[in-house]
Amino acid sequence: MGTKSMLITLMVTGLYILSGILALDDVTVNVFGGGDGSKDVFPVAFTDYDGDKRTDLIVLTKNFSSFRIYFGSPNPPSLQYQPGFQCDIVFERNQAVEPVRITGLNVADFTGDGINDVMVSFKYVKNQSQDRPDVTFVSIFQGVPNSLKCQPLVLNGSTAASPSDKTRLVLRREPLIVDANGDMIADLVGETVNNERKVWSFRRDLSPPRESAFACGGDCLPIETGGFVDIDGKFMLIIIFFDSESVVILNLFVY
Ligand SMILES: [Ca+2]
Ligand SMILES: [Ca+2]
Ligand SMILES: [Ca+2]
Repeated sequence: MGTKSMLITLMVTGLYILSGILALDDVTVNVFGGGDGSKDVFPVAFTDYDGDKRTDLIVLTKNFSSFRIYFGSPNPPSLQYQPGFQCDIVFERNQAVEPVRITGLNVADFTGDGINDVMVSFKYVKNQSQDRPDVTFVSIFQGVPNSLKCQPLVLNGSTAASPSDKTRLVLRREPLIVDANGDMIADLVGETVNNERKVWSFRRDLSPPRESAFACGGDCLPIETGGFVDIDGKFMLIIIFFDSESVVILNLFVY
């Protein structure tokens, strides 16, 4: 994701009817402030988080260890931060705070309440030593009216270094977000560090997601990337995995 200290420039298109030209306005200072305000800000997602039909912007801050949502506004500045929509990734390991770096972020409703939640994946900053394996952690922050809960959902995932903390899954790579059982609640598909491929089906009562393992056929090669599609229009999910050496097409329906 680039260097430690970044400077971004936020350009907003403006249509100048009289002149008939399309122009760009630099609104960086208005949105992030002057001086160092636009340093250490890294945009990772454009989305309509709150469903008001205005595009919102999610950025990483604090050297990739925190995220913040700026909401689209009809009034200048065109993107505005609201208190309550920033969360830090706090990762205690062996009773010490471990520096981590966010590597992925997606918005979906994992609780079935119609309010978007934020899935964040992250890694150790230092993962080269045997003590810090190259794994991907996943946590989900619940959206509630007018804020985000910065204590992540309990996922029943834990690490040996912090066994009491069940708020993160430990995966080999970034998971896919799908609705695997058709209940309109987002689920995750991924691969654990033990080479198990699983679906995590989320529920409305906020209890930990139900885990369902599925066979990958032959050797479980690392998933390089994947996608999903309803090919036959029967609302039966088909997941297509691109392994490092093959393509796996999986009919998936989790009850
Ligand atoms: Ca919006
Ligand atoms: Ca939700
Ligand atoms: Ca679901």
